[in-house]
Amino acid sequence: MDGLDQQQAELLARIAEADANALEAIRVGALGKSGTVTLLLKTLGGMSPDERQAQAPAIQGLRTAVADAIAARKAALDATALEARLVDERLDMTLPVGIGAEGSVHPVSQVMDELAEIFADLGFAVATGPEIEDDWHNFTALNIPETHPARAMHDTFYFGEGDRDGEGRRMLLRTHTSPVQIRTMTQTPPPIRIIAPGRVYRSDSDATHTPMFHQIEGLVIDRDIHLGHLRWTLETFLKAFFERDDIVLRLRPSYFPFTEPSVEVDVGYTVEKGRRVIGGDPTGPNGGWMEVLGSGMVHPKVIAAVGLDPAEWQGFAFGTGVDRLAMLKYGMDDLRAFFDGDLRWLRHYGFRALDVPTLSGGVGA
Ligand code: 2U9
Repeated sequence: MDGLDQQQAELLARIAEADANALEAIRVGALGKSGTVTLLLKTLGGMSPDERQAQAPAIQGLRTAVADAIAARKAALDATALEARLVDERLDMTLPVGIGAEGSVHPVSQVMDELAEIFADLGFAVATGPEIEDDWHNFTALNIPETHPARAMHDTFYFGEGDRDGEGRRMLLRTHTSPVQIRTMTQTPPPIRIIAPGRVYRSDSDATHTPMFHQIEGLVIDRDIHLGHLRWTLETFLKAFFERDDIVLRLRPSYFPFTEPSVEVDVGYTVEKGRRVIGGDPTGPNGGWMEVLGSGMVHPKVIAAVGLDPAEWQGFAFGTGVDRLAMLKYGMDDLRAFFDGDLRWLRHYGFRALDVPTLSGGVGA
């Protein structure tokens, strides 16, 4: 064994035995600025071309072997340390909550509970469905053709081309909760009265958009349903949610692929103590209109897509952002803080676990 081989064998033997501190010392001693291997590499500069050609592969091979061994040992040590922490730091989730260390209910959960309570009183059931969906339930059944902008890659998180379901449909993270209503309509005969709250995903991120946010949608399917039922339902819901009777609605014509006609719903606001609050006279000096919901009569093509006869069954649907409703009701101004997990924010805006919203006790008290 020549000198280099021997040096390599010794270094590798020491590396194999080293703990984290020893490993770092070996790395500095061999590969650091004045390390033994680094100095060897430097001698190449002073050699004749022939000599360099003969010596370089062995010296560079030594450097690579030592660097690889250090990296492998470090990975092994890190894995062992993590394993030890996972065993050591086990939490007993069944322990009782300590005094002063209670958690709080996130405003999104609180608002979801409030919405479920309000709509239960109006005869709506809560429906849920998968967050990983196929493009038929998320798009096609909702009259959103292949060419619609909502289908473009920049809005939708798609799984790989090869990740398809049994029927060859492309998989994606649902971009709205509407596929839940499609699943309900294909599984239960009308009449239907449901709300579908839950997480939705869109590739979008700034102060008012997060890649995951929460929606609630509602759907009513029955005979002889018309826009008047929609308007009454939304007005009744908004009065209960914002806990004020002086709430005025303005319906504006709009377009959604899944509803016809489609209407956007504005609600009147006024400025109280420097803050916009829902309610009061929107035509007064410090009043105005704010868009809060999208809605419309379910498109006959959507009714037909789920196998119902549009001549017999009609309905209305609506949708809104739960996070946005929470911001409007409880006065937060940055959506991103909702998902930071900052304890100070949660303590400030969170709700006590025992403050369950009830219509008799006040849904948001
Ligand atoms: C079915 C038929 C119709 C649900 C609807 C909207 C209008 C709407 C947006 C509001 C803000 C989503 O959170 S947001 O970005 N929603 O404007 N949603 S109508 O219509 C449906 C749903 C399901 C079967």
